[in-house]
Amino acid sequence: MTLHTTDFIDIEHRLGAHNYKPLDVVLTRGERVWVWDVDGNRYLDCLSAYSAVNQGHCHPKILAAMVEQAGKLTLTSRAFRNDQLALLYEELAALTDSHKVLPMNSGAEAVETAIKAVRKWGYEVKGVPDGQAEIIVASDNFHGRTLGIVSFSTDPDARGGFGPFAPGFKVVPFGDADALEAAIGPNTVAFLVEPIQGEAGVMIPPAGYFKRVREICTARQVTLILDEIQTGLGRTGKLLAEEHEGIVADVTLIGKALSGGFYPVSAVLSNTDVLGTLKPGQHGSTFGGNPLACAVARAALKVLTDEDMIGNSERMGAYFKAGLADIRSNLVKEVRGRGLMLAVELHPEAGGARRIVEDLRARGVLAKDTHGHTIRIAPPLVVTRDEVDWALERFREALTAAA
Ligand code: IF1
Repeated sequence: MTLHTTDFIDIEHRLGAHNYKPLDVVLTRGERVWVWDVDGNRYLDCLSAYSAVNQGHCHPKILAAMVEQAGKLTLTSRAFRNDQLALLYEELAALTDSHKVLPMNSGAEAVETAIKAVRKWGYEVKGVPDGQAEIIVASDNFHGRTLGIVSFSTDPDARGGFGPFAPGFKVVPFGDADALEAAIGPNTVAFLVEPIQGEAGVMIPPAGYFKRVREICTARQVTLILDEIQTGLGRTGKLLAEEHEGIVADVTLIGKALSGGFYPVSAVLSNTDVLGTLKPGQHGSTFGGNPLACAVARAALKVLTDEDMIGNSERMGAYFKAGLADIRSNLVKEVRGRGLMLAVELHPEAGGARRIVEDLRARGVLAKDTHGHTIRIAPPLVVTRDEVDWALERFREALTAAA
């Protein structure tokens, strides 16, 4: 018996927790920028699983690496060593000019790991009194869904009803270096921030902001942690978004596209001795650094660089952004972004982004609305000019129809 879209949706509705409100499209196959639903309809994926599929769906070389490793050795635990982890360390450290790497699984786990490590660094290196460490975060942040992380979220949906929360966090407005400077105290151990705020709607800070952030953190012995889980690995047209700002973080978090969407793989990268504070038995994870994850991540990084996906992200991102700006719809308030991390913000009276996203789906483009009025656009970094033109035509049609 063939199940159709509505059959899958009915089962999901009946048995699944409703912690998402997905588009009513049931996908069954993906290749490069294209995905197909169970009824045979084809869509251009303009979300890339929130930048986890930068390399394109089911990249054959990452698949081959996964299949080969899966037939050899998938998991040993870190009680023993394996022949993939050291190689990932070497390739990742060389690519990102990092001194130490700590592999985890989800992005949130990398964020939590960094929080633990900088607190420990604060107590053992900076001399902060035990239990008094403070970490500063930006308003409208998104760093994951664990209890520790939603403790410092400013989004009522992300934190409502989940208290009590972890203490030791202070919120400052994103983009305001003076506010950061004023918020730093003797117990401040780190500033945790996204180079571009993704979930907030692809918010780019004022020019020079991160230069000042870098200076302030260095002057006040505060660790700068950049969460590049979404912005990293080519999404903004550079390997790391920090390159646009001409700065280097003390601790960098990556995830998502680190596996090309094949497997949960994340990592904490440190350019200082922050990770040196974690001694045997003080942190870990069953799957963290497993040989299958490492083999997949090595292949994902290799194709990202071998196939100039970062250069393509920069070129196609500029082209896509210019094309969106040329649509000149009176519904559109702003087109913004870097590389292929783009967003179209609609005027509040435009009737909301969700209805445009639903219309785009009907025209064969899958995109995501965020915070009511913004449409996020992030196709895989392998997208071609013809495919961008194809998507632009449908954005033009959808915005014209909605006007
Ligand atoms: C969901 C949002 C994006 C992230 C940054 C850490 C994490 C994420 C900058 C945690 C994860 C995902 C989570 C996913 C949807 C998506 C998302 F809409 F939730 F906010 F991308 F913007 N830092 N973002 O973007 O990584 O633990 O998920 O591997 O929760 O629905 P994770």
